[in-house]
Amino acid sequence: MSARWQVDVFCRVVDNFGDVGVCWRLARQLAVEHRLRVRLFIDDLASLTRLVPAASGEGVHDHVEVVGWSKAERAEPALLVIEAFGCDLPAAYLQSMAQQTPSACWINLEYLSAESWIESHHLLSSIHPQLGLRKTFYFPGFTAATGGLIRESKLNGTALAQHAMPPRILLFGYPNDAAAALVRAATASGVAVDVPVGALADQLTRERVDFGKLDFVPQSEFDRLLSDYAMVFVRGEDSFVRAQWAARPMVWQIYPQAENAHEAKLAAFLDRYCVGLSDVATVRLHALWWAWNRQDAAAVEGAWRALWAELPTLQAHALVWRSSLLRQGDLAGRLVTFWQETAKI
Ligand code: TRH
Repeated sequence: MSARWQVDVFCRVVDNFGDVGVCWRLARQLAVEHRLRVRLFIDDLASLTRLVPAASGEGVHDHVEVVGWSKAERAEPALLVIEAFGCDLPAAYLQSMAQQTPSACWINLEYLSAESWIESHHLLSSIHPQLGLRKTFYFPGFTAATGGLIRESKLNGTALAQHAMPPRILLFGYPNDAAAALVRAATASGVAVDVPVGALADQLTRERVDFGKLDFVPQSEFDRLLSDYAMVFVRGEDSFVRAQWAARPMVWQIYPQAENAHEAKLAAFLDRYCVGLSDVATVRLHALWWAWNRQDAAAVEGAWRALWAELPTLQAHALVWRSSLLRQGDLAGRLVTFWQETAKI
């Protein structure tokens, strides 16, 4: 075995839990399933500890060596270097990469998008102007021509069974002007609403809305939690993907970007997701997703009632969608294959 580490994953926590959530899953899967020697350099260990309580500091957790960001300055670069979400590798680490033979395979892991342009941008590369290092842009996505989705091998089994769920929804989202109206409409129709602790729960408390408050749970439990709900509201990137693996009817609150740049991403996903869904359910799904994302309190109540009536259709569709995604290779597997082909391992 080479003395060099095989994989270094770099993660800076911008806000919330998506950055660390994605990086941890990928690092762990590369270590546990692909049996690679993996380090995770992270600038916010406390965020990791919230998702993975056992990872309470630097050290080996679930076969991943967790290391504070500052230590990267003196680290010998690995053979595969994954820079998550353009987080900017430390200058000294880059200098070391430039002196290495063989050169590392340097990947920039991009944010997930369903937009079609990512197919033509996936695996394009650029050369560092001073150091001559090649950086390859890796785009996760929903089609065979993209980098795929993070999916552990335990999800590859047979299709999930369909069974009736108690009328309960999980509401995981960002603060939202339509939230109080949504929760009131749901409870008025006999549906219980659970909201994880955080800014949205705080907002609803201030607005004196009744809901069940959920403690923050470890990431592994969060995945299981999704299956307990008849419908899940999710957000960002990682919980959005997990709702799809849990095959639950879902409403996605996309991470808002300046000048509403996120709306094109939302529309692109809706276009893909609604293929094969009935016309009525498609219209209703669009109505609630847009009302929720545009924080349209006036529209959300009617949109909620209309979509809830489609629950059996949405549940069946979620299973079909999940099966179609399962037919494709997963992100870690595609990434390792790319690396092996590039490095001729
Ligand atoms: O937290 P998010 O909004 O994360 C992000 C970041 O904001 C990031 O900057 C942005 O770029 C990205 O979204 C698109 O949402 P996300 O991605 O769903 O991450 C939440 C993580 O928190 C996910 O891994 C699940 C986990 N989680 C738990 O482990 N336990 C819990 O109780 C809850 C509620 C979530």
